[in-house]
Amino acid sequence: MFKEFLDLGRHPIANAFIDEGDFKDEFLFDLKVCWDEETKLVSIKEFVEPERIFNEDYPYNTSNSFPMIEHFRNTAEMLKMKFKPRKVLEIGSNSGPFIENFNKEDSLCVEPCGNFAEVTENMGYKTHVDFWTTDLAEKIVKEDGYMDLIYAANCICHIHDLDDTFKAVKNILKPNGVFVFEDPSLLRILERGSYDQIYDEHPHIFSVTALDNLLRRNGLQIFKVDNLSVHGGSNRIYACHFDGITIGDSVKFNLNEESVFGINNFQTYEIFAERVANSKKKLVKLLKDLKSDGKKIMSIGATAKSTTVFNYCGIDNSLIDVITDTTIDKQGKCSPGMHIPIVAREDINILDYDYVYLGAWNFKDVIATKEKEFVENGGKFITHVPDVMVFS
Ligand code: DWN
Repeated sequence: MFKEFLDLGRHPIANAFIDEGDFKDEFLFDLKVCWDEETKLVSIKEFVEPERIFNEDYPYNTSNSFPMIEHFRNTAEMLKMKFKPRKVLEIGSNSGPFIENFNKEDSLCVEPCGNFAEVTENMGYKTHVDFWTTDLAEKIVKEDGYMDLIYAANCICHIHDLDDTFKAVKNILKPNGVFVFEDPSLLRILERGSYDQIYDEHPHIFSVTALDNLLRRNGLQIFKVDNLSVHGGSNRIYACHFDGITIGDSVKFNLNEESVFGINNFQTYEIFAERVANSKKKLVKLLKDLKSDGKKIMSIGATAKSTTVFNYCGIDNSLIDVITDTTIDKQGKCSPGMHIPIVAREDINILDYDYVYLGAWNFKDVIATKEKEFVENGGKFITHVPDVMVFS
């Protein structure tokens, strides 16, 4: 049974950065969140058609965040050392920072966003411009055979039909093959109050507990879990064919940690919903108080996460003047729903602002280091994770 615990109101597509002339046609949907009593999976209630989100205009480019390029290079090196894979498939390859570490002859990409599929194709990797399904897996097996390693980062939680997704993986994975995927961790989201990981692109938020249930029912098993710091806390899941390998201590540790936290109790989600409502009240009050004191506030990082915060809290450009982002395709547009202008960092003088809201709070240290001059001149940062606060 699906039990609803959180209503975040009407939302736009989190990454649909918009031109001024298009405001009146903006697509909105109800962002509500529920918990499945049977599998323990947390999902949004109303799914948005994937074609509306992942198409040739998709703007999120992994390669625009330098720490992520390093993350994928290190991950690829570690997987090569550990599993020595020959045939490698990446699902949701974006601009290619992971796959570029593997040889072109034996590696394949799947990417539904045409703009990014073109990038990996031009790099020399065979790329299927398609969504990951059992039909596509069947086609790949016929053309290129079975895979030693299937990798996906911040992609599996984007797919609505998880049974089909895991079946497709099982059908194409060699008997000793490994399926490795990483996505934001539900436990870290609940601990840190980072409700902004919930938006159209994340129809599911994964706990190890729910994944263990879902993978098992599709003939796969988790044998290892790495807890990562990226994206505010993610889990890297290692899975293989059922009965393929001994289950490691990291799996038991994570299942136990989640159980102790209360992942299996609906009350945990009701408490989280109260925390989210309080976070909204505090953030809106803080911004309004600062504005009435005549302070100037900007934001760094036009993230999908900040789309959730701004729309849920009703934060528009009466509270935040401008957002800067390093992504060229986001610059010159406005933020989805709340229509705050987005510009390049070079286009503003940060010293004109008193406060910077961290839309990309997951890159807090990188941003604080880059903006040393702002801090030295008395500038302060605002975040809502883990609590609404001001710091310098
Ligand atoms: O799964 C997803 C993850 C991986 O990325 C997607 N569903 C969508 C997206 O989520 P996000 O937009 O919340 O991701 P990030 O990685 O937090 O986005 C950071 C944004 O901030 C990028 O647009 C780049 C920008 N940025 C910046 O302007 N200055 C980043 C850094 C480090 C900076 O210094």
